[in-house]
Amino acid sequence: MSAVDYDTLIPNNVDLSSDERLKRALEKWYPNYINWWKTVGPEGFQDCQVYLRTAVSVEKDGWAKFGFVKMPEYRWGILLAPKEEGRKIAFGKHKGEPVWQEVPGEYRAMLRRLIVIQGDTEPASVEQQRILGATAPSLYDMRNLFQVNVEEGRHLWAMVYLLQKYFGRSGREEAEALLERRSGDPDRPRILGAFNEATPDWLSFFMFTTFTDRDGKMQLESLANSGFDPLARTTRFMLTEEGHHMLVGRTGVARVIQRTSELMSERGISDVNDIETIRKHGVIDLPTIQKKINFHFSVTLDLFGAEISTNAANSFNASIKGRFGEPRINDDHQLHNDTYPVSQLVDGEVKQVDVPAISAINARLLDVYIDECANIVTSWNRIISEQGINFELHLPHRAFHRQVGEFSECFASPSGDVITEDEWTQRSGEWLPSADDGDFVCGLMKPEHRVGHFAPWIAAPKAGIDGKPGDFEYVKIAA
Ligand code: BYC
Ligand code: FE
Ligand code: FE
Repeated sequence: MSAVDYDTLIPNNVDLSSDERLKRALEKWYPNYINWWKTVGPEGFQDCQVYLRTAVSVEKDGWAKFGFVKMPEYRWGILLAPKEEGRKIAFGKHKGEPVWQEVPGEYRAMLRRLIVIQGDTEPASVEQQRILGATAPSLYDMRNLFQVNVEEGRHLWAMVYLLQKYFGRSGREEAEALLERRSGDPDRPRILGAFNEATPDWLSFFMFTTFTDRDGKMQLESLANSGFDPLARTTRFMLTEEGHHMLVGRTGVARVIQRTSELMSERGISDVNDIETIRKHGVIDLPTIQKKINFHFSVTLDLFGAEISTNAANSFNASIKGRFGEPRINDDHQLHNDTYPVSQLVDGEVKQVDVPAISAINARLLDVYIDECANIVTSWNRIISEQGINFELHLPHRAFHRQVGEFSECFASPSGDVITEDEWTQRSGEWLPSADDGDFVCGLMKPEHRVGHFAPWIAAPKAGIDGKPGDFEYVKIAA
């Protein structure tokens, strides 16, 4: 990467070509990144032309440029939302002060930790999804997978930019370490729990992009008003890409549900629990879809950290990490005297308890998240009822299957009843995907490479990408 035109190779609005120190750091990091991408990024298809969008600027309507590109040649860029002149800090101790363009010394460690955790999730998800190309249910879906993957790669770049630009040597070391940890590796795992789970099949991928990418949205929204302006601007632009990831997830699950519901209705199968018959027709039964929801939702709830958290209180107070929609909240944005109701286990029952709001920052974000997820499940249920099938999917209760926070010490059913460990051991197979369920779903995952065709377990999408017709060749496999 020496003597290159940086501004062409790396779309950016950080004046990269005249920032010698950053250029040197990136030059050192880049070969390791490409090596990471080629060894643990998408397996296969690296030489295929894929119809991808590339972020080339931050203009509201013009940042996405679509075209055929081989993934290793994707132009990962460094793009920050435009600077708002005169922006003031919106919350915490420093509320009303001008935002910071440099890292305040006292918050260096706190900021670096948050950026490293955010950065770690991005490559982790690419690693988790690396085998899925081989079983893509269509070229359209394969393209969407790779789009999500390259953009998560760009999100890694975004955090690496902050580390290299603002955190000196320790930042450069952290940037390297982001390429060294591996999802699911017991010796050097990714930092957060959900990012070490497997994504073995496409239903899992759609659940992950529905539920886990949505934690990404929640966390990025919380950082989007950070007093540290470069972090706020970086995360704001990342959010514009995140929408597509969640759309791929929500519509992906919807298409699976649609296919199953249509088949049941065509064949006159009214018993949703007649799993054997339904599976014989090569579609995924609704109870298995429910189990996948239970798994991905509960594992993602853990990503919010403990509901009551000193870390979160400290980063709020330091004006580093705010709440969802912080500027729109109608309070003092400092939380001196406010309380917030948090679900807790009291004498073996789930109750709401008022606690100091500053300690309940994670709990509040979790509530926003759960509400959004509930709306999505409602939209999925509409597809089932339109086919005249009497069944509803539900989000499991927040106490179900938790490893972090208020409910990590108890066992609870999906409806939120606290149960004994024995009962959990007996019944958890009804609630979480079993090895058999996993084998069945994986068994359905046969690739469909014909243009405009879809695997039999999933319906066609309502619209193509970038207005393309149904028979568009999104990935040129043969070329
Ligand atoms: N697994 O006070 P606590 C995304 C640790 S997703 C393992 O409870 P805090 C994406 C915690 O680190 C968004 N460890 O929580 C999605 C702490 O450890 P230390 C990613 C966990 O700090 C799809 C200790 O427990 N971004 O972008 O208030 C595809 C006590 O912490 C877990 C962020 O998360 C866990 N689940 O909140 C691609 C934003 N939970 O430091 C990408 C940055 C907690 O005491 N991170 N711990 O050793 C944060 O804001 C916070 O670190 C957390 C935790 C919200 C994660
Ligand atoms: Fe991301
Ligand atoms: Fe994402």
